[in-house]
Amino acid sequence: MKKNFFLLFLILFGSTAFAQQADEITIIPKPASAEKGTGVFVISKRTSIVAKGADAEKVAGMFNYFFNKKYGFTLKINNSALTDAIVLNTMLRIKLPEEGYQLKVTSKGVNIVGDRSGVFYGVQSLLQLIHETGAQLSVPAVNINDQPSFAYRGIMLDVGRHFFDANEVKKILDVMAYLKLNKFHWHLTDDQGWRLEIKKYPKLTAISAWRDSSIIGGYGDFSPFIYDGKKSGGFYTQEQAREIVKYAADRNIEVIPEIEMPGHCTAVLAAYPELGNGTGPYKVPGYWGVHNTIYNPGEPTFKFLEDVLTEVIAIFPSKYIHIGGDEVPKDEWKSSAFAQKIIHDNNLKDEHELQSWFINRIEKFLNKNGKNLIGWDEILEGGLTPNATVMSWRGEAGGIQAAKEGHNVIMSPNSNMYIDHAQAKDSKTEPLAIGGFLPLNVVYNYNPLPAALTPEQQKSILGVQANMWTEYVPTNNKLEYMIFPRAIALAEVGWTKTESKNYDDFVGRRLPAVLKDIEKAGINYRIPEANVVIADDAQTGRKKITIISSVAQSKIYYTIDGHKADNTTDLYSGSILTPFTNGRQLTLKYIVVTPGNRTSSEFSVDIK
Ligand code: TNX
Repeated sequence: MKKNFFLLFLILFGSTAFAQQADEITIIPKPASAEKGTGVFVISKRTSIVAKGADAEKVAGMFNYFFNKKYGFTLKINNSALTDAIVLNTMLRIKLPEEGYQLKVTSKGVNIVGDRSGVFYGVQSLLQLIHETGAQLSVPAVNINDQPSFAYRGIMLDVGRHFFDANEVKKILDVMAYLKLNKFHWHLTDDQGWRLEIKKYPKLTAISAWRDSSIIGGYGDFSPFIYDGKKSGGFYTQEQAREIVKYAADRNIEVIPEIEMPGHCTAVLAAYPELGNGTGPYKVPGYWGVHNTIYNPGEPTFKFLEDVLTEVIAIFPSKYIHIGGDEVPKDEWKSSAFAQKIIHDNNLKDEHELQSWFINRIEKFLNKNGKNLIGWDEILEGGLTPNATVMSWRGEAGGIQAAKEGHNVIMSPNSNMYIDHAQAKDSKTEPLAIGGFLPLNVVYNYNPLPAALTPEQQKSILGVQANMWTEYVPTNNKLEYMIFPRAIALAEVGWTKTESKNYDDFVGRRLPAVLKDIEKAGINYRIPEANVVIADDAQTGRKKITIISSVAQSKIYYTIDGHKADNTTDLYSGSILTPFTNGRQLTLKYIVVTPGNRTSSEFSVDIK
């Protein structure tokens, strides 16, 4: 039924010049319920915002921040306007679910009710509802009741492999807010770089934050590796980190810092070799992969980590601290007499139990300081520490096991949530990526609740996260290219009920409007393949090809003669009829050119 509806829609509006209807509701993530009314509300320079409640006032400021970025002016915040107003109300008389909101638009005005986070999200929905027709900003009448499916809707950014400065982080946070994503997991340390100022250990930023060279090409491209000879790195001062925390909080985003242990720490050992297992000298490496160098399990290491965590705790108000725990080769502990003595003295079975023992100590320290520990699923291996939350990345197995043991879980399986993987199979059309293939629909169709869990056990699944590892992501442009549009699909995985998700509607009707916004905001993204629909044309017996772009108001240039498509070939302007009636095949090739003049790779589809 849904599918037929969509096809009807395609037939009616199926041209590339995606003319967005003025009453179209294209919000991503799709709201829990939205009923269209009649008429539109027009926003002008005379429209005011009425803030009811101190929290509403803060959100009103955020409305103006986002509104101004998009339309170049702000609205007066006023306490008395009765008409021509956007009313934000955090002085609840009704009880709404956490982060939930009600948004009502009539021709007279807009009313948004919720707590601070709810009204903030009501504002994000409102911003997505505004249609620009000529000079006029209009909002279709609608009644929305909305709330998220999951409390945890996150993105992880690895700034260890490549450093991204505070401005770039803020740019990502702005889009996260627009998409109602609420957790920013900041992977601050790795073998190739340490990125946070720690006052007690100045060598972390003087030495560990920098490497003198990085390999070029993919990991397997050159043997031996070829290095670029360029010094790279960087770090955030504590003041910058605090500013990011506040910037995020204003956007309903919690920042969860990650300090890796006991592995992924070569950069630290380059500055403080005494914390290693005597396998030095160490330098900050410029190549990727899993490194053997790990911390030794001695008292000076715990002193160091507790000192570091003490400073981290003072910067980040989140109740979570992520301690990594992934990919810890045990070779060094196997051959270290010191590590073996710790295993023996503490009656541990093996090196896996030593890792658990290590993490247990850190968990005690965190719990004592009012924080909860999150770790990658390897922390299950030698027995899970009592209160840990598990981030399941090697598929879902770790998450399922942890949920069965009653632990909280964040689902982040590499099968669906690794946005460092390539977005298309064809390496000729895609930039270098780490391997693996993760197209948009696979992200979109992910369900974070594994069928292997009972409904009761499923309650332990806090939510979902996409991971942006950056081995092959040296620039801001590439970072944004990898994150978008897949993070837009992620938003719907985290917010929208599985039963009301629909990929065709997402990619064919709502994504175009959102990508147009993203483009206008100056954010790079991968232009997705268009939706190519092939139907039998009853009248002529030929095939009818309809191409729906995933970016509103873009142009499509195509060929059907096997030659390359570019801006000198035919401009698509409504469906194409194939030139023959028998069963011959041909290949449609096309490119998408967006309203901001960005050009996609060339895509091709076999027409049978
Ligand atoms: C595995 S996922 C890692 C990262 C890499 C990533 C590349 C995880 C916890 N560890 O160190 O960057 O694969 O996809």
